[in-house]
Amino acid sequence: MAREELEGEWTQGWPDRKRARLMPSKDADGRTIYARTPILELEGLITPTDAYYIIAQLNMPEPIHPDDYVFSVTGMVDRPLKLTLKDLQLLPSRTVRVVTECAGDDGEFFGWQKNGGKKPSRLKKQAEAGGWNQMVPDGKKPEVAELLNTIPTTCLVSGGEWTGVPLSEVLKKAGVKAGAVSVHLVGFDKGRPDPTAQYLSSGRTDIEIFDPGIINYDKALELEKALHPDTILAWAHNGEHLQHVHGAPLRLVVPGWSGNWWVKWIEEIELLDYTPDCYYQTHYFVLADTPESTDRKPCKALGCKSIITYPIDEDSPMEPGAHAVRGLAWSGGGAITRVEVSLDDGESWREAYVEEHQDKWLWKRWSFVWEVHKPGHYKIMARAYDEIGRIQPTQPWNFQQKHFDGIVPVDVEIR
Ligand SMILES: Nc1nc2c(c(=O)[nH]1)N[C@H]1C(S)=C(S)[C@@H](COP(=O)(O)O)O[C@H]1N2
Ligand SMILES: [Mo]
Repeated sequence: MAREELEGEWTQGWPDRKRARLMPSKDADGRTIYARTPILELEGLITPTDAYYIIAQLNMPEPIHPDDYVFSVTGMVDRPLKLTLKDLQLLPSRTVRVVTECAGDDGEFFGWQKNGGKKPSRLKKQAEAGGWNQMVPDGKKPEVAELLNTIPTTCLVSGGEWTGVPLSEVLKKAGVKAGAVSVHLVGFDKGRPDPTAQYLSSGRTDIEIFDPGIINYDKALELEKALHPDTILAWAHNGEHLQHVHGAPLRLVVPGWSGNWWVKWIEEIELLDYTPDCYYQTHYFVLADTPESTDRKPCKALGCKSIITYPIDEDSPMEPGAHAVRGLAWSGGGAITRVEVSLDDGESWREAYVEEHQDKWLWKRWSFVWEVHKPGHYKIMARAYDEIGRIQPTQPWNFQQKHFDGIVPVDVEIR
């Protein structure tokens, strides 16, 4: 193994190991609008905020000073409200530790699972300084094929701690009228969806992409999930005030459901007696066989999933001896109960050691001590079980390649 670099200042006491860094993509003004978490390089359960993945589907909005911030609660309520952060902080607060996973995380594996060919890499890194910029309107914008070739997998997932107030407390204060079925959350970011994102996620450029024009980012959360005590309006992240890129002054946290439900930069919360046609709900984050399918379901709860973070294919060849095979497991249905490992291409499965903790929405770290002495090729796999009885994988193929939770073997050679 290569000797790791140290960095830092002697004034802090001693130089540290080099820290894992975000892999950013920038807009025309040089602002980060997408960033990928270097998940393989992290330890523990909580992803440091400066390594937490970032997605702005439209544009990065102008910041609002937290002291000037007001959001409204409207629609089918007894008492329409205008609330500041200070008003919100008068209500009972709650802190939840949760995995955020973008619906598109690991999507690259769907095509490989379906059609075979070269397995996408978990390691692949986009070019360092400069990188590729998905949103540059005039400069060199990479081709879709080029983008697909540079994007590493498993980088749109992070684990974090969020502090705020349950959405249900705000709804209680406003008084929800009978007949309301959805909570329409509107962000103050505006823009026109870039069709490249759809070409990327569907892996096809021959499809017609619906153009909604200029829109605000919005979602319509069904009332039942909105009333779940762990669904919160958060102003803090990982022990600090929420950062602008993550949705400050206020964002939604929807434990178990894919990241696109976690509306950032909240401007309005509107109670409705129908489900409105939100672009990122009915057109983009959908599960369907083909782009032509009329039966499209919105992406909601994440599946039951584990990934192997060590070793990866690129660690091959490895020395004989003892290796700690390790990884992470999480589920959109609640706590992970077991993880099993196979070292023989899925012939037999053995129980992995799973670290216990009490945060049902947060991932668990797992490991398996692999004693290997025979040289040769090995296919290592892991599969997770969750508390609602699901076994990985749970998500079938879908053309937008969302919610991937398939079992991806690691191929290594023991010398
Ligand atoms: N207002 C707004 N909220 C948003 C988005 C957005 O573009 N605008 N992106 C969504 C998507 S697709 C994801 S995966 C998460 C990412 O949250 P993060 O950037 O804090 O990691 O935010 C969601 N909330
Ligand atoms: Mo996402």
